[in-house]
Amino acid sequence: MTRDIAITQVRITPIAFRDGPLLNAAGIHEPWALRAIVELETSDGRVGISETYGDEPMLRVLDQAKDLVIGLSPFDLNQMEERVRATIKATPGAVEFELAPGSHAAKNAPKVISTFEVAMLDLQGQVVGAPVVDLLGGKVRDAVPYSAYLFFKYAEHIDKPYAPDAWGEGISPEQIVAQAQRMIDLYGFQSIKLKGGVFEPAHEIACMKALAKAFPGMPLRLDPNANWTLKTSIEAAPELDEILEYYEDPCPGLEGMAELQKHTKLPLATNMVITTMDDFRRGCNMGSIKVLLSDHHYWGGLRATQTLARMARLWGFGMSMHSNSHLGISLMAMTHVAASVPNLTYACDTHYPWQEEEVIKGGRVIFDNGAVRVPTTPGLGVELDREQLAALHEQYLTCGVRNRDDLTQMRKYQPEFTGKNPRF
Ligand code: GKR
Ligand code: MG
Repeated sequence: MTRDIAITQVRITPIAFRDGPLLNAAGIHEPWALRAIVELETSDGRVGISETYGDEPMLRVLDQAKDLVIGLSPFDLNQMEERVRATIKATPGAVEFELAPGSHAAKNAPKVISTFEVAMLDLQGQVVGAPVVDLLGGKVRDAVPYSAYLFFKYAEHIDKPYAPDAWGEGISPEQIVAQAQRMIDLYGFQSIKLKGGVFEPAHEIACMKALAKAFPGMPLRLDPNANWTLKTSIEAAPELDEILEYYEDPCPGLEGMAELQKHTKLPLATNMVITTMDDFRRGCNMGSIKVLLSDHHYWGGLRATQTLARMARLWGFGMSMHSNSHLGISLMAMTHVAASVPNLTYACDTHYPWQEEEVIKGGRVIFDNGAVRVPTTPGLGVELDREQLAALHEQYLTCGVRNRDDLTQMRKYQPEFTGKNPRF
C-alpha cells in the first residue's frame, strides 16, 4: 500500500532570518542568514519537510535535482540516492567557505541526498504513524543534549538593519562568562563551546580559563577553526590540557592535527579536516583526531550519519555534532538522528540560541536542561507555519544577501582585515 503513494511536487523556498554580529576566523556573520525549506508533496496530499543551505549555488543544485524525486515513493530512499548521485556533480561557482564544509561544491550530491532523505523520512513517518527516530532503529536516549555555543561578538551590526540583539557585546573574558551564564539560564546547557580563532590565542585562553573558573566541572571546548598555526596550537596545549573536554580544529590539515595530537593529551576534534570518506580513511591512518563532529546536512543524511558513527565506533573515535546557523526543522532532524546513535555521547553543537525567528508551527523549539526531547509524534514531529515561511521568504527577497560572505562583512568594520588563515 505504501508503494502506491508517490511524490508529485517539490517546493523549494529560500528564506532569510536575523543573525547576530558573531565573529569567527573568516570575519563576521552578516545580519541575515540563509536557508532553504524544501517540501515534498505526495499523491495522497501529505507534505514532508526539510531544511538545508540557502546560498545561491545550493539553490541552483536543488533546482537541478528537484524532478529526480517526482514519481518516487517516500520509501524509495535508495533510488533517490542513486538518481541524485548520477545527476548532481560538484559544479564550479560554489561559495567554498573554508570553515563551513556545507558550502563545498564537492558535497553537492550528499547535500541534496540529505535534503530529500529528511523530507522522505518525514513522509514515511506520517504514513506509518512513527517518529523518524523509529525509522532509524529507535531511540537510545529520550532527549538530546546540546552545548552552549558562545561567540565573540559585537553589540550591533555595522549596517544597523534592525534593533541590536539582547546579548550585548562579547569580547572580554567577563563578557564571555556573562554570555555563557545567560545562555545557560535561558536553556540549561550543561557544556560550553567557544568559537575561537578571532583574537590573539592568549586572549582566547584567558576566556577559557574564566569559563572554567565560573563553571567548575562543566565540559568546555574551544574551536579556533584552524586559524592557529601548528606551533601556536602546540604552545597553547599545556594551558588548555586541564580545562578542555576536547580541542576542536585548532590548526589546519590532517597532517597538522596528527602532529599536534602527539603533543597534547587532549582529544582533538574536527568538523574541518574530516568531511569526506577519503579524509576519514586518511585521518584514521594518520591518527589525526579522536572526536568527529558529524553533520547530516553535508554527510549525506541521517542514515549516512549512522553509518559514519558506526565507522567511528570501529576506529574508537568519539562522536559529536557540528552546526551552522539554522532553524527548527534542522534542529529536529539533528535531534532524531542523534537520539539514534549510541556513540554520539558529546553534547551536540547548535547555533539555535542565536536565532530568534522560526518557520515551524508553535514557534521556537524548547530546550529542557540543555536538551531537546525526541518527538514521539509521526515524522519529524514539526509542521511548517506557512505565514512565517512567507514572511521569511519576503526577508530573503529584500535582504540582499545571496551567499554567505563573512570576509566582506568584516571589511566594513576593519577595511584592512585580510582573512588570512592561519592568522595566529
Ligand atoms: O557560523 O561562524 C560560524 C561557524 O564558525 C561555522 O561556520 C562553523 O562551520 O560552527 C562551525 C564549526 O564548528 O566549525
Ligand atoms: Mg568546528
